[in-house]
Amino acid sequence: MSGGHAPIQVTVTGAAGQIGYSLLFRIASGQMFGPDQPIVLRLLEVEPAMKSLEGVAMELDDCAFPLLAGMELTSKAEEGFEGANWVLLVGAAPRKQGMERSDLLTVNGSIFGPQGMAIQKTAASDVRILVVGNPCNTNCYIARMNAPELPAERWFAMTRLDENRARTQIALKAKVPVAAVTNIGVWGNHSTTQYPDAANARIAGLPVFEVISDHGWLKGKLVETIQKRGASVIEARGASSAASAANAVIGSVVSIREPTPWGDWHSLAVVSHGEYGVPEGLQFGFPVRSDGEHWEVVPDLHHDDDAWKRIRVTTQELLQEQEMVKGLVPS
Ligand code: NAX
Repeated sequence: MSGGHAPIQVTVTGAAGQIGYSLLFRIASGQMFGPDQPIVLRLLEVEPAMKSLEGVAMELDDCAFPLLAGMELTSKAEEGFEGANWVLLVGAAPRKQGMERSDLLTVNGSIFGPQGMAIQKTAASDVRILVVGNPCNTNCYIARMNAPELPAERWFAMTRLDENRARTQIALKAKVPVAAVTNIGVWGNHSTTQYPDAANARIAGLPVFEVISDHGWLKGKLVETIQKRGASVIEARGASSAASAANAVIGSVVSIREPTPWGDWHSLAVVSHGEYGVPEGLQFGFPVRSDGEHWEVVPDLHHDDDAWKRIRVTTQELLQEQEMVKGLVPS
């Protein structure tokens, strides 16, 4: 163990899955909480995956990570969340052939409702939770609603992979390094209705629409490419995004716990307090900035009619999802 810090407890669910296999090693190496922060990994899986999880834990041991102060492997939710300072809800039931979106929502609701209750009961008082398992906005909403004693601001769903995807596509189009592209907000649902907003994004401090003259591409093809990128990766790789998703998990947590660089923002789905007319209580993708303790939705961004139309479509989808799971949340 290095440094004088007490270890923090980090729970990862679905830890034996594909994303888990990319994520755990990066957390244990210090990329999420910094080079001085020891970590205990609490790994939650379903019973049939416990053997495979033990293999992953053996590999973590074999890395001899100085920051990895311990591991707890369990298939019991309350044990998994015991004392957790951070919870990464990655595990979810996959969509099977012939399954409707509403079936997937119901199956996952039966996972995320009880997990929300267990987090409220056993996690640390400062717990913060990032939901990755899909459909992540609504899974997050279900878990959050089942943990009414926890502040709603502690819950996040992941839209960072979409942000990163947009950043690279814009950088390629403008022929600039990715680091030059900033201020990307992904609005709404992490689904094919999401709206990755290039109009408020910047390249080396200049509006993207001033640097890239092909506005048709920015308003059309770019948006479509990001909306469908997950499916394109599945088609090419034969499996869904995993390493890039794990990378986005790291980025999400870092940008919640560290102050956002001045003038920039990142994408996170957070509870709506009515910003930009989004109904209160939806877990909605917004551009967000953090001071390291608290976050806020970036105010006063301008949208044209096309952007507002897209934001309305993704809002409607989230409202429909909310309606489909109303039996899974306390009224
Ligand atoms: P895998 O199927 O490889 O792994 C999921 C793991 O979760 C499995 O090991 C399974 O046993 C476990 N699990 C299922 N129910 C559980 C429960 N109740 N408690 C604990 N563990 C449970 O999927 P993987 O590729 O790792 O993806 C995980 C989730 O991330 C999926 O729902 C996927 O759709 C979602 N994604 C979300 C992304 C985002 O940007 N928000 C992008 C990547 C990814 O598609």
